Amino acid sequence: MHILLYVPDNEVARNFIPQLWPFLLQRLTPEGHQVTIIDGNATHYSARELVDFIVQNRVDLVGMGFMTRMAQSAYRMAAAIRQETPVSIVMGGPHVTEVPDEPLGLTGHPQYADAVVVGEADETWPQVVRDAALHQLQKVYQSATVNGGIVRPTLNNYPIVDWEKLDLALFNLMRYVPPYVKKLLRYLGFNYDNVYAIPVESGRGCPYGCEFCTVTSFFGKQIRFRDNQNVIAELLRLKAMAKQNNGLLMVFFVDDNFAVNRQRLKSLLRDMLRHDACVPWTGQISMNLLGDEELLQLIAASGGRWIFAGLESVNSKSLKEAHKDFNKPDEYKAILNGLAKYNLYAITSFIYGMEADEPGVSQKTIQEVATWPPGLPVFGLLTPYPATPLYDRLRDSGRLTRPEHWLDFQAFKAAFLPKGLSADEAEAEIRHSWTHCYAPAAFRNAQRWLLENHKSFGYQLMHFVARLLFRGIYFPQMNRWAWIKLLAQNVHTIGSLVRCGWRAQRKKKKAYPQAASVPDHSPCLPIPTPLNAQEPTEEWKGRVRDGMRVG
Ligand code: B12
Ligand code: SF4
Repeated sequence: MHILLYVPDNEVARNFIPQLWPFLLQRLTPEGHQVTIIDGNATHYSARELVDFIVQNRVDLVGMGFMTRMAQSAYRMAAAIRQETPVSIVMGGPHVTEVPDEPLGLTGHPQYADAVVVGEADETWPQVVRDAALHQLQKVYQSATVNGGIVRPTLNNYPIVDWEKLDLALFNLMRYVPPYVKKLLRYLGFNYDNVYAIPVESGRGCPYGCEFCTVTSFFGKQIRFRDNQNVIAELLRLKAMAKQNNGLLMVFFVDDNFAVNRQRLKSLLRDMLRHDACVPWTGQISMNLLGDEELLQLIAASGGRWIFAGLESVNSKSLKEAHKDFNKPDEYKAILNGLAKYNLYAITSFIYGMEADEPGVSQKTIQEVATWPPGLPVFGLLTPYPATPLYDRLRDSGRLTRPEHWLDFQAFKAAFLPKGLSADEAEAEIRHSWTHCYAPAAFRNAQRWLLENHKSFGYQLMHFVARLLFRGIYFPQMNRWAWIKLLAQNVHTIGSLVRCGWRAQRKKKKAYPQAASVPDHSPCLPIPTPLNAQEPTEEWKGRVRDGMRVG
């Protein structure tokens, strides 16, 4: 069979790194079948183009997987495929797991899927393929249960994605960079042709059960990890490939809560150091786990750059209502300062419309944010995802205004009646925060902080580029004119960067007069001895501070 695995558009931005699941399912597909992957966020396809692709390439089976916000887009594509071809469609992923009857047409809407896979598909997918090949697809596939409990994949013998055989161009962020910006980057000493952002998972599950989150019910409370060796092998392969293509590799560890077992994460990071498998990486870690100095040292030394942390609110009452009161707003500043000490910065995620939020929540939040080291704040509205405790509570109290909001997807629009402010007010609070935190003054303030704190040019550039990209989540920058306008607005910060970059280049040339660029030393730093020392030595601190560089 020819199988097409398709990720629908996320309706936000095209400059996204492709999702991991199709690459994993490709590896899990039994021999003898051809698999093609199309991620609509990396390569946009209209419904017409997708149908034409399916017909021209004689696709026999389409697999689609998506989050709730992509459901409408997925169903639109599926409707077109069903109308014009006899090809079977299998759907899976978080949204389908939450409402499996919906794509099967059992909830009063048209049918979009011939079969659905509920939950993790690592063990069910081969069966789906075998059944499809025999034209014997069942309607629902799900993991086995024992005593009423789901038997989840162990992640032992995790199948490493065949990265060598894939077209890495899909993961190359440089393809979005216009030639004149590439030239400027080269002038400033950024000597890579490609920048690959690759998703890697090292474990699944989170026991915390925050009220709005789907993870605990999807992946379970039981945390499962891949072996360190298995992860290291993948990192080493990726590193070698990136080097071959003169590429900078950036790994996004997609684990829900990368440090949920701190001892295990420390052991993985130590092994990365030991085996020269350090790469610049980003991961998601909850705030309560980031006060551990030894962990921060290891994160920094192994290449950690940005940590995505769900702060959600600066209001303890809201956090309590959301069952996330392990987050302590009083501690945020100290934790973020602790990160910055090791040149680690946070993508701080906030949710507005929470139970104790009132008009002015944006002002209160951004005032706090302004006292922290620069990061990348992101703001969203509380969203009742189906099958979460939040959804059930709001539905039971008659507060859902759009109970099937995903079928009428509107970004940053409330789907429920918030308690302390109106839906319109909540949306305005979101706009206020995005506008303020990504205004030219915010770019200038971040640059000023980095200069005052003697952060190298690499960090300055990293912050600037990341801030530009994150701004696009709320203010889509989809054409050349939008980019020119944005760069012009930030000419002050760009001027400061060019001056620092030029100085850094001169310094480098003085230090290495024969070489065009600095020798490509690994971002790995030796493990401090003894690793468990209470206080890092001065030499170690210095190495962490000076040794980390971008590019
Ligand atoms: C990484 C990640 C992101 C990345 C995505 C980039 C990338 N390239 O991966 C980023 C940070 C950008 C992101 C953003 C968002 N995310 Co996110 N994200 C994740 C995360 C942590 C990991 C996804 C992952 O790769 N998992 C590992 C793979 C292997 O698991 P999987 O995708 O679930 O696939 C398995 C099964 O689902 C199944 N499967 C999946 N698809 C298919 C298809 C078929 C045909 C079959 C048979 C099986 C199948 O098989 C796989 C193997 O078992 C998940 C949580 C989680 N742990 O899954 C949240 C998660 C998917 N995100 C979520 C949300 C809400 C968001 C945001 C909307 C948050 C926000 N408010 O802005 C944004 C929106 C993004 C967008 N615009 O599209 C929710 C989705 C809930 C829902 N019902 O929709 C999740 C589940 C987390 C949560 N808190 O509940 N996210
Ligand atoms: S800590 Fe994060 S992943 Fe875990 S339940 Fe809460 S929001 Fe979800």
